[in-house]
Amino acid sequence: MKIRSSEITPKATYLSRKEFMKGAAIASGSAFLAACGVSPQNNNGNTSGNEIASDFPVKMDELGTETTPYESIINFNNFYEFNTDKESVAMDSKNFISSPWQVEVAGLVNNPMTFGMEELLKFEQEERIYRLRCVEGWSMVIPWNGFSLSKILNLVEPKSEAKYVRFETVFDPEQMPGQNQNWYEWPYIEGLRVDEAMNDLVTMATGIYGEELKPQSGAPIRLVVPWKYGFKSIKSIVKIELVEEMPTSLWMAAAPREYGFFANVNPDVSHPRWSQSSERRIGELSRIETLKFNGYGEQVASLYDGMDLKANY
Ligand SMILES: Nc1nc2c(c(=O)[nH]1)N[C@H]1C(S)=C(S)[C@@H](COP(=O)(O)O)O[C@H]1N2
Ligand SMILES: [Mo]
Repeated sequence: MKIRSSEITPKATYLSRKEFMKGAAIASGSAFLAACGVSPQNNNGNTSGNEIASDFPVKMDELGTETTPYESIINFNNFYEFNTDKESVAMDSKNFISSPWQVEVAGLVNNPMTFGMEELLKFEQEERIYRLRCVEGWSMVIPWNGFSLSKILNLVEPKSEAKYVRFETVFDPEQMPGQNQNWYEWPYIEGLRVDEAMNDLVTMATGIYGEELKPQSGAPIRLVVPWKYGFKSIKSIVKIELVEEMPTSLWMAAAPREYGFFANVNPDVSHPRWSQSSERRIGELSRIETLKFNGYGEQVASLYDGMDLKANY
């Protein structure tokens, strides 16, 4: 059988382009370049070292830091349900079907509710530019679209016995091959104390740069908790439960000596295997200092009055 060249060229072109981009990344000293097919001239005047072409205009967070290019955000991901290699998650998740979708909100509440995605999109979608600091020591600045989790919590009315909020990612091992690996009893679980969850910074995100979330970013809806390490920002949520006991998160179960429940970004508390005092902002050349509470201390430090932040890693 003869294969027409038009059928084989795109993949070959893609691969050589990927190799080329890797070379370019090394040659320019750039820490990371996504394998996207856009020309380097169109970088929207971004001079921060994010010398990657982008179709989206650079924005700024409240500290004056430029947002990470969209193409970098969607090509460097932690989503263990698909792949543990950050640069392969985008490819391996691209066929994930996230519609129709429902989020059940239940447990110790007066009004249990189940929201269809259409209903969740009816909440006013605000743009919120937040820094995301992964526990591994890299970070991004991401313009999310979404709304405060507190809007949902206020509708369901937590009972007074409810002390924690437990979040659950969809369990769908046919679509998520990582869930067939038994180093952990899937699905991914995360949690917050109710007073943390009510903080206005805690966001139910449905988009990035005005685009609906792609599978690799946690489609169709994920949590964003900007003052905590990235693993608290659980993706592709199907269940939110108000509970009395502190939930055991994936990372508490999988590596209890390394990860705790609170996981507030804290440059003074080292991970058992590395320092947390600095981070690499994706797209920048040198490391920058990590800020306590990821720079959101004014909004959240009072949540931890009287708590030993060193002991409650
Ligand atoms: N369900 C689920 N949520 C998850 C993860 C995951 O593997 N599975 N990884 C977490 C980690 S470690 C980080 S740093 C962020 C990464 O989000 P991003 O890929 O959108 O940058 O998602 C978090 N949420
Ligand atoms: Mo992370």
